[in-house]
Amino acid sequence: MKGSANGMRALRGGASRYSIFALARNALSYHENWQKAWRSPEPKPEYDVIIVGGGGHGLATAYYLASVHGVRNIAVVEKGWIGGGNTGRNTTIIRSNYLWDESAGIYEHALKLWEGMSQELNFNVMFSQRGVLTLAHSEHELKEMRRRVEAIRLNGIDSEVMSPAQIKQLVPIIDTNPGIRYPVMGGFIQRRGGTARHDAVAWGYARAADDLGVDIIQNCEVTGILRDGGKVTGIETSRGTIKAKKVGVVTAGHSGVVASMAGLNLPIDSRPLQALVSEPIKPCIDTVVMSNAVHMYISQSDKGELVFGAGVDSYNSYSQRGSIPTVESLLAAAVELYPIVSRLRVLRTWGGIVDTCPDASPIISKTPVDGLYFNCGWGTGGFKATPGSGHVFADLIARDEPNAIAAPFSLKRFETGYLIDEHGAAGVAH
Ligand code: FAD
Ligand code: PYC
Repeated sequence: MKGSANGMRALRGGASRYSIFALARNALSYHENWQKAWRSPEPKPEYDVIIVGGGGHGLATAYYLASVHGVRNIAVVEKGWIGGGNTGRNTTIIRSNYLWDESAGIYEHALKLWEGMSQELNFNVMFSQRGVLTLAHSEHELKEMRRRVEAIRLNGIDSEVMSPAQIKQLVPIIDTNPGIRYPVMGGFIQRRGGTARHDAVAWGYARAADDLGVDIIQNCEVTGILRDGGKVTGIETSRGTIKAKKVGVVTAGHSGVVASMAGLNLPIDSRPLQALVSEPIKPCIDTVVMSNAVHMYISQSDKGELVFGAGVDSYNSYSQRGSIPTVESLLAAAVELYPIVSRLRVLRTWGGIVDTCPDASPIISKTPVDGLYFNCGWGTGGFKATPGSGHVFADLIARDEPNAIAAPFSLKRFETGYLIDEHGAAGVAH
């Protein structure tokens, strides 16, 4: 990624005088003499903390370690380019309307941080609180939703039931005809939910972390975790050995692979999750609508593309693309609920690999190896958690103790049986 402080200033909030001239100058400059937004340092022989994985969660962790805990000697080691994993592949839905108190704790913590993120990072992440609506397609689903809405509100989180008529008013392109195969019986909305620009989140955290001295090392694959008895001592990489006092692993999609390098076996399955976009059209839907019964959701990007996603593919795989039947059933559901999309062309499809836990909740945890920590298992829904996850993971690494928000997500829950079953709130099935 060739970053540019000048070009990226245009993305920062409140820089109108600067950005008009900077945009014009940069548009004509063929990217020459652009300043890098973060350095590309050679790895040092040793760090206090190494974060493995340069997605949003890893970069946020490094940023908060430096900004909140004053740790200065930090590296983020990324095998490809920052944001090139699920951070740059996801459909950017942000919400905090989960069922259990533990989940409300972490996702609402994240949502509050989203609300101030552009200001905190001085980088416009285009957080748009356009609302996230989830549809009910049967009486039973609607009853369950009503109960869920009450549980969510008890945690102080906004959530409202909507009637088919209210839904039609909010989303005019939806077909609310009761005769369709999956009729819209109602739904519930979190109005503070929405979307953000995924790349900007990675770039914003990267630039802010780099400003605080964090070394961001791309094209550096971790191939081994070094330990001395029960203690971590560093990592083996495609660019040599790097020593570290502490190592935090945030490698969504490959958490099981990296854990096995330390002799650990995580309760995780890795599966493809797909999404696709249509050709761009004029604005026609200004909220996010999810339909878990038919495994399909829709929003519209600022470019005008309709963004569609599905549930996970039904087999485990490390391939960053998925199967045709998933796309087929997603499009069948889309055409039925939003008839106007039948005339659109699909512009591109892609996939990412998501790590899923048996209870559809993440792992934020110490491990049996001293100084080695894992943050993973966010499944289909970790983008929304990015700032909160980084914030609490940094705290865990700095203090070697989980705080109250992180503690329920420890690996210990798979021994005690204190699982946090969020399959119903996972947004898309996994
Ligand atoms: P990543 O961004 O994947 O970062 C992990 C990094 O680790 C990668 O860059 C990878 O290259 C690196 N890595 C892996 N192995 C190594 C190694 N050996 N050495 C060094 N680096 C390594 N979530 C939502 O909340 N809302 C959504 O709408 C949503 N939609 C989604 C749609 C799709 C199609 C997909 C695939 C996911 C979606 N998600 C969504 C889930 C979300 O994308 C992820 O949970 C989240 O982005 C994970 O962030 P991360 O930083 O942990 O992972
Ligand atoms: O977790 O809300 C979510 C989500 C939507 C699409 C993919 N994940």
